[in-house]
Amino acid sequence: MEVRNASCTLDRFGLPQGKKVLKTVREYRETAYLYENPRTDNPLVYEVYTFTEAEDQKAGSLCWGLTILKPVYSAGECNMTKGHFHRNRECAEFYLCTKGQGLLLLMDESGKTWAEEMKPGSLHYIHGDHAHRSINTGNEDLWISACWPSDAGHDYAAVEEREFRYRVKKHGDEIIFEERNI
Ligand code: M6P
Ligand code: ZN
Repeated sequence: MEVRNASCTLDRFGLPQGKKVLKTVREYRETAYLYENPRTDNPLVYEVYTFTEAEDQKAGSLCWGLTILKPVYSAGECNMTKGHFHRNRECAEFYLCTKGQGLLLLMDESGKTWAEEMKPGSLHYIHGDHAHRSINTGNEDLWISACWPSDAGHDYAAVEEREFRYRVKKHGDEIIFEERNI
């Protein structure tokens, strides 16, 4: 029997390697609009590695990803991903936190918003009709491994139109949830 190498492996730093691995780097200027008091510099805020064996986005195929969110603060507001609903609201997703500390912000279609605590080993089931955003509340990188259906799609517009109800800030060691005026 032929034994093949996996198409994706984690290197000694835990970073995905392989021909089919795509790396996307997000700079602050792409997410500055999310913050109440944006910074004026342009640090790297998060990286997303994605991997799939599927050549198309047909139902039943899967994607895997790793998001690394930096501990970057904007006047006390914690670094966050853009956040999205799935275009296909039937597609759920798993998040597994492997390093760091943070929050998984969740929101239903009515705007109701709540959070789950992310810490190494926490596994999060995201229902298909819930928007999701990762937030780094710590002082080190936050690592989140994810698995979702290839045909889920990203609906960022719905979150831009109706933002998650809370901003997450840190004052000293205290995490603060600030309700938006919306
Ligand atoms: C996870 C998955 C990806 C997503 C990424 C960053 O890895 O949910 O699909 O792209 O997080 O989140 P966002 O696209 O909202 O910036
Ligand atoms: Zn998703």
